[in-house]
Amino acid sequence: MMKLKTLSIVLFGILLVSLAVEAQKRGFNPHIDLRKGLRPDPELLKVHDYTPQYQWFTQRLDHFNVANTQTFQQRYIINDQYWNGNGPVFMMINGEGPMGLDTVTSLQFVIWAKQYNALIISLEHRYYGASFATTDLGTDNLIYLNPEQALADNAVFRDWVNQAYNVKPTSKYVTFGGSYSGALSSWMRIKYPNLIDLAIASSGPVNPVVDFSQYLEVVQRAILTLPNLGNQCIENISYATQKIQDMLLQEDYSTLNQQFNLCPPLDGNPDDIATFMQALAGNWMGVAQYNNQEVGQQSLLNICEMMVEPGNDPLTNYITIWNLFANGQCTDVSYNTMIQSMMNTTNDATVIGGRMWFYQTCTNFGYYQTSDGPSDLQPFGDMFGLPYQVKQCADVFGFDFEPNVNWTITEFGGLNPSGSNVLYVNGMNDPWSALGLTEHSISDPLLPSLFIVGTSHCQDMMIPTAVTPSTVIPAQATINSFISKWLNQ
Ligand SMILES: *[C@@H]1O[C@H](CO)[C@@H](O)[C@H](O)[C@H]1NC(C)=O
Ligand SMILES: *[C@@H]1O[C@H](CO)[C@@H](O)[C@H](O)[C@H]1NC(C)=O
Ligand SMILES: CC(=O)N[C@H]1CO[C@H](CO)[C@@H](O)[C@@H]1O
Repeated sequence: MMKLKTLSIVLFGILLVSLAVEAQKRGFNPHIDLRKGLRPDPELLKVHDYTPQYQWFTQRLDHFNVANTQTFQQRYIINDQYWNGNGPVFMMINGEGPMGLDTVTSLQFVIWAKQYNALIISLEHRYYGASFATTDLGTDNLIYLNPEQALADNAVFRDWVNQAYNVKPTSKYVTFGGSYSGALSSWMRIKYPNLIDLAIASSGPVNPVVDFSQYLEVVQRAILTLPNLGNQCIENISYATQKIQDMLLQEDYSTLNQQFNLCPPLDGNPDDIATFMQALAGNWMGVAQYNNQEVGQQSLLNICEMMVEPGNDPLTNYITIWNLFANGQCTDVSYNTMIQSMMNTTNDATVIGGRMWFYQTCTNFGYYQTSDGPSDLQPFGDMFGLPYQVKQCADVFGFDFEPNVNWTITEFGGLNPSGSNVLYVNGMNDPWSALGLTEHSISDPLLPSLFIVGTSHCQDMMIPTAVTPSTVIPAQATINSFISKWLNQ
């Protein structure tokens, strides 16, 4: 039997998934391959014996229709090993994937929880992981999947914890999150200032756009920061892309099928071609998004060194890199395979993103990482434009509308939110930072932002490793100083 590598439909921004899920998904698609496992810090775990475990909360299916009394079971985790009864409550907001047990033991904020004697609580996002909200994922059942309902879940859960743990009125609630859940963290404070006192929002794309062509532009900018290498690397990617696009225009599929080991082979279907071109960019997108996070992972530096390997045609180098990521497997770039997997309505606790996240992009967020940017600002060609992306919403869900990002911005304020005590943190080399709030300076007294040089997606949330850029540790100290200041207000 031929080994098959399949593609995920979009490169979304999640990271906080359990190691078990990681292992299952490994070798499957480069985006998920590169997502980082979390490291338990032995010092933290030493405090006293604590084994994180999943528990279940009965949640209303629809917070906004009192006549709907349906409920579902939602998973949560509580880490009370540092809690002294008087400290603050640190709430991890989860996003579009299974909530790992390590979200309450292995992130940077856990170190701060110990410092402040905080109670750590973490609620899985409805519809993801094992928090199945409906019996299946039929399109009619997905209407309860939106950020408003997710925030309300966290609000109700927060009130329950407040009673169950007898939290003192003087204890403050702090939310944390990264990527989509980073946006949710900021929106939690903005929508529920009565419940949440301060929020740290890491890499939150709070300004959704349908055509997110800037994503690839940030990938290029991140590559261009590589000293003595960036320019050549971009030139060589551009050159290889152009050669591939020329072969496609000449309908020379057999060479490409063989060079890129495609199964089934390309036969001229334009949607398959767009999927192929997006997958070529996908390897680079995944590396850029998680660059320099984990020891032993591919970095932009590594793959750019391969890309400028002298003596070879740039296309040869590009193929070598593709085959490195394909890991000896052939790759299925058929549009139909991708759409069929999105049409599967069975609940599955191991899915990261999947049909659920795709629904959220088609309704609320867009975030389509298109090739519509100018060719001097990104080197990945122009063959996966917006029509190809929006068509997928029609083919999977039968939608004849575009994602209503305008409502999402109206609801939460986009780049002009109104509120206080939210710290927006972004990494300059993180493609998602293009949709983040980075304009305010850290001196903004109400809604400061911190834009970290040289870092990738959600990197400030991770406990630093040997390959973490040196800018992360001082940035984390700044974040902690805001927590300290706002807790003492
Ligand atoms: C649909 O998804 C479920 C859960 O992942 C899986 O068991 C099943 O085989 C899938 N069905 C098809 C037709 O692929
Ligand atoms: C969203 O807002 C923009 C700018 O105001 C407008 O051009 C666009 O038509 C709106 N889109 C939708 C789907 O309403
Ligand atoms: C076509 C192209 O830009 N090729 C460049 C690839 O990178 C090498 C550096 O190793 C340059 O010498 C080539 O000009």
